[in-house]
Amino acid sequence: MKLYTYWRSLATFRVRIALNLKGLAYDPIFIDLDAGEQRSAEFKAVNPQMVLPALVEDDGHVLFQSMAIMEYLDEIHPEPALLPADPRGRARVRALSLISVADSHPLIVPRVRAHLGATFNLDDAGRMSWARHWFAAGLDAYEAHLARDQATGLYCHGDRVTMADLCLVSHAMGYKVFKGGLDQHPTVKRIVEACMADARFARAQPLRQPGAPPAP
Ligand SMILES: N[C@@H](CCC(=O)N[C@@H](CS)C(=O)NCC(=O)O)C(=O)O
Repeated sequence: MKLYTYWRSLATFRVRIALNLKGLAYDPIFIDLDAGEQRSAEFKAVNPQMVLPALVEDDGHVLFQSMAIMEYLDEIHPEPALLPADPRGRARVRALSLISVADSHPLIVPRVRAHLGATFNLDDAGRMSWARHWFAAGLDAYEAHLARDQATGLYCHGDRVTMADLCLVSHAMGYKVFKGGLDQHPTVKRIVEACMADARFARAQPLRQPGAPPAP
């Protein structure tokens, strides 16, 4: 399998963790988002949406959208399961996942930040403030749900890692890249620390990818 990836792509981070948890090897193909390589004709032929990640199976089949890829991997490699067995549990895990995937992350991706600059003259500091605002709003939502719900355990849903943890970790570590911390979100912090103690999460994280700046 080939994974089109970039160090700071949070959507790809989610997929890298899923691949590691499932024990699946992949060849990384680096697309420099800061240099705009996602808009090259070569990558557009792989994913016409011009966003990472894209996962290309050995027969050439292309998968895109991180949540669809995670669920696909879970269906063809069921162990360890990324979704609970019961419908309510699956709904909760998907809902927690979507706080980041659908509601927060889309607001801070490079094309949105670039549009804010090019069309609305928002400077670097303003775009940073925008991104941190939406990361923090997502963390507030996670914290409120996770702290009040008895279904929360060592991880987002019970005591086993689920897709919600992959999404939460990508969100929290992305906030770190944007110089944010988790002190105001203790339940999130506890779960993220539990996940990041696992080498399969840790080696997928942005700052450990080729091309990343040195860790602070
Ligand atoms: N909902 C998509 C998000 C895809 C996305 O926006 N990826 C970002 C990197 S995390 C990207 O490639 N952005 C390119 C751009 O904004 O130009 C997913 O979860 O896969």
